[in-house]
Amino acid sequence: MLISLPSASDCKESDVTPESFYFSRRALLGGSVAALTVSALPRWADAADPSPYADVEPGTAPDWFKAKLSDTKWQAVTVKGEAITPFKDATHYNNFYEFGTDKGDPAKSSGSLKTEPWTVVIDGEVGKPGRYALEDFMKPYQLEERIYRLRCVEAWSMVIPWMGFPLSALLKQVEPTSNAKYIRFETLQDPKSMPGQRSDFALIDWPYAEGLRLDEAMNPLAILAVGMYGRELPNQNGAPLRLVVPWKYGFKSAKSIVRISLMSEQPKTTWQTIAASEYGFYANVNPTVDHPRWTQAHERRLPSGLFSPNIRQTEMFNGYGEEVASLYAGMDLRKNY
Ligand SMILES: Nc1nc2c(c(=O)[nH]1)N[C@H]1C(S)=C(S)[C@@H](COP(=O)(O)O)O[C@H]1N2
Ligand SMILES: [Mo]
Repeated sequence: MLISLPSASDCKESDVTPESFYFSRRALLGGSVAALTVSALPRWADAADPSPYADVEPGTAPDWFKAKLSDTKWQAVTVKGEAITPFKDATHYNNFYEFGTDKGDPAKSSGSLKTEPWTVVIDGEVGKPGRYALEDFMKPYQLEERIYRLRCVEAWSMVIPWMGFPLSALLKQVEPTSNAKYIRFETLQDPKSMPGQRSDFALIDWPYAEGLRLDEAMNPLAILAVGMYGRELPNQNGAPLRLVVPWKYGFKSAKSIVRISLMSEQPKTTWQTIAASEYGFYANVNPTVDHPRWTQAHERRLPSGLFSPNIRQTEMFNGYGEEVASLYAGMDLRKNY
């Protein structure tokens, strides 16, 4: 089976292959992994008026979440002049391979995910390791609303109002040792509730894992999110706890986190393990470094249709350069993609 790969400069938006390319390709190849060489929001925290966003499906928030609502810092960070993606799109066009590889699969299948009770483990190079029930884990933190662009490596994007707290606040609590240089995030592994983990041709070596350098994790833009659109996270968006790192491609933002580990060495991450030549550890949004199979110069902003594709230029660091460029001073971002 020959698959011809156009050079990045020939790529049109319509050529972009989703990350699920690997799944279908592996099926074609009869399961041989070795053959994969290709490389203005009012203050609304009023329970009577639960959300300022249109058409938000109400959830069933746990009590600890409801208790934090009235003390939430709304619009702590916003995106000027770009519309917030409708709730419907943000919750029905998802990547969450634990529930299947089609964009609609997570919304359809993630009802089986049980998010209460939920336990988070903190371990590795920390002075204060621990194992917490989520409501205890969340106790020290005030929620902030962070309206961020989300840019997927597949060249589509959204603007999502997350609710969470800075990852740096967690790091202060757990006291990384002097050996801690990286942080690793691990998603739940539970084939009973996650059909994608049962499928025969799942190429991912579960659980899904991601990581950051410690100084990246300390950047004030990096958050752990527990909500979006004024409510708790829907399952398909990574309930009950996920990472959001807005200057990096979406795959860095691991969902449904059960374990956070401080490490002395750079952790192996899921997409890097699948195809290191295409998905790097850094994965900073960069319009000047193309994916081997498509351009990263522009993106499709959802909602996007045949007659209004809504294409826009991709910005360096997804528009967050002022805040994060200094993290990469002196680094060759072509090599460290
Ligand atoms: N555990 C896990 N986390 C994940 C993924 C996944 O498949 N599994 N997909 C990633 C990708 S590729 C993207 S673009 C974002 C999508 O987040 P959203 O569905 O909330 O928009 O989640 C990321 N986090
Ligand atoms: Mo993605």
